[in-house]
Amino acid sequence: MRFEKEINEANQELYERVLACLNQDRFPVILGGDHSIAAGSVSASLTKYKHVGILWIDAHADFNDEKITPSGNIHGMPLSAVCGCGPDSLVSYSSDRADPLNVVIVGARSIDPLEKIKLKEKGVTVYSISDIHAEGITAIIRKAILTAGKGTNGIHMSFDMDALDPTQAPGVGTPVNNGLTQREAFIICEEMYKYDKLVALDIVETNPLLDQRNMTGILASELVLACLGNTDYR
Ligand SMILES: [Mn+2]
Repeated sequence: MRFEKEINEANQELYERVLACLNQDRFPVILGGDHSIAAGSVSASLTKYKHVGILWIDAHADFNDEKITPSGNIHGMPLSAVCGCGPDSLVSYSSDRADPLNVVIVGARSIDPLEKIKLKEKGVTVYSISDIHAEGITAIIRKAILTAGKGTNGIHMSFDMDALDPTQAPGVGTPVNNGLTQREAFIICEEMYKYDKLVALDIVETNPLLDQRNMTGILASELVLACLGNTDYR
């Protein structure tokens, strides 16, 4: 569990700040940082709204825990932690957990073998990049929203920029080929806005030191605007 103490301290503070924002009926946009911050931000949405679906847009599943992690990287564990599937130490400041049946991962293409088994055991829905190839992003995201929204009081979307193809979003720590196109990413955000169930948005893993001419940063900011209803014509 690398940098556990530092990450937990930051996440506890983030949890309190996101919760304060939600309690003022405002819409929090949380900018990462690596994906470990979602342990704090998603926990705040759960505390405020209790039953919250999670849409996890990511090349990875982030569903490892302290026992099965191949790397010890906590940014590979936050989704598992907020679902109550460990490590509990990452979410100790909150008693609210997500139901894995309302959790959907979209864009996955790099999942560890034990992580895959655990995802299936817990009932998380995973739409891999090949599902998107076969069915198209619009059909996939609509199904994902239905699953995450079913019986919940809203959806927290946690958007990892490494879901995109590295040619379009190079400024990420763990790039994986065969990713989403920019257009597919915008469709996800536009559908989320249309559905009007979004309670909070993380946009993470944008790293200016790895970026090229700030293209990943600019794209991330445009995706945030699309989630908030920005469009070319209305
Ligand atoms: Mn991630």
